[in-house]
Amino acid sequence: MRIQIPAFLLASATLVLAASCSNSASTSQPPVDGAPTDSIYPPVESGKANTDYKPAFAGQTRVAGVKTTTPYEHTVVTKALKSPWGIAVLPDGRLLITEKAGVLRIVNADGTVSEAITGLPKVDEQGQGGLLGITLDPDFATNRMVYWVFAEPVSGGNHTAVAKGKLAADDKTIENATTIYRALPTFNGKLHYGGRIIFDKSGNLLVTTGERSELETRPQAQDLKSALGKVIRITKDGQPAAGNPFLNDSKALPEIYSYGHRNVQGIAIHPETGDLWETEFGPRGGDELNLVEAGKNYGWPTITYGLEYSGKPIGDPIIQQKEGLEQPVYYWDPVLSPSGLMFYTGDAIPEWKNSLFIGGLSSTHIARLVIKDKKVVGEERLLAKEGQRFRDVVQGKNGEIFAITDAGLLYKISKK
Ligand SMILES: [Ca+2]
Repeated sequence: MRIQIPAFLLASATLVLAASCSNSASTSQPPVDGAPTDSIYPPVESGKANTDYKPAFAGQTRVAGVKTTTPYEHTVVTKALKSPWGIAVLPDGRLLITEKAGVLRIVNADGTVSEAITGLPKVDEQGQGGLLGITLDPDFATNRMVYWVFAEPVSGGNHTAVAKGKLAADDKTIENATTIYRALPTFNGKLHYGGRIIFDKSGNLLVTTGERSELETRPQAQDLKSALGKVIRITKDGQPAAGNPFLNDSKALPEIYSYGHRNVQGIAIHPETGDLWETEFGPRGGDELNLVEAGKNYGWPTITYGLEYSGKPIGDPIIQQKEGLEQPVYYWDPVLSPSGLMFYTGDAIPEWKNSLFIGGLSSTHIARLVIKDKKVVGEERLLAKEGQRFRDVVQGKNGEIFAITDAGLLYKISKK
């Protein structure tokens, strides 16, 4: 293997190689075999971890760093958005963007932002709630149907809900907005709604929820009669989808696809393997990337690599691994605060092909992960100097990446 390392990194990179080649018991330095570029770097994270918990396998955290070699640049398309949350790319390349307060707008490539599109149901925008993720019907070009997630205000509190409607021909209204699914029970809180939505290859919707954060609701992530802390799979009419793992189980909600999640704000399907990946906010030091399979239990709150934000350990017993509970493919300690998730399928920047991009909130960067054989083999930080909380990332029509931030910026990242 030929390795090119800048002189200033040579000393630390040599240490990475030494650790990788020595077959030592160290779990923080993964093997570099499989890293796709001819350059390797120390892990991007060098800060102190919150715990001394040991990963379940080498390469589960702090893998080797990678760096994009194709020259790329970023521009700010607009700063005029207000707490944008989700992006869908229209067939003509314009962007349909949700704003947390309940507003939907279209942004043109030149940065012009439309008036608010009318016709959406009211949202509860307190805390982490509001108008959240959005996706287009696979047949949008002919039926103009749009599907979105929101915090629905009702008597006694709120819940994550899914609605659909038709974008009018003049782009000014959503027609016949209909709420098709509610992730119950309702709870009087303002945290952990999940909120992403995508179509799977069978034409059904995958929707992510959260466990509403409080100690009283948290155990519902493990409760198959609750829709909290789940990946949900439903038809375009909000019904449990054919083939769901608990369809014939009277002790479970038939719409559940996977469970034991905390607060899932990223979901994406690998463009070549078809694997389903999600990112979720863990507690302090426990943010996770998971490979999601039907019917499986992803462990929260029984196992976690994080602590309560107060610093207290979590769980009784305090464990990070348990038979029957899935391990994250990757975790971050300190946290990334992973929000929107996408796989790059473009040709513009060749080394990005099939990389996973994750919008980081408190970490204020976009993470790029190189995945090989269902494992993470490289990590890079993009736009780390911008100081922005990145809420969602999508690939545009021309192989560029668009990213929105809580401060209302829309970035375009493209080949130079
Ligand atoms: Ca987990």
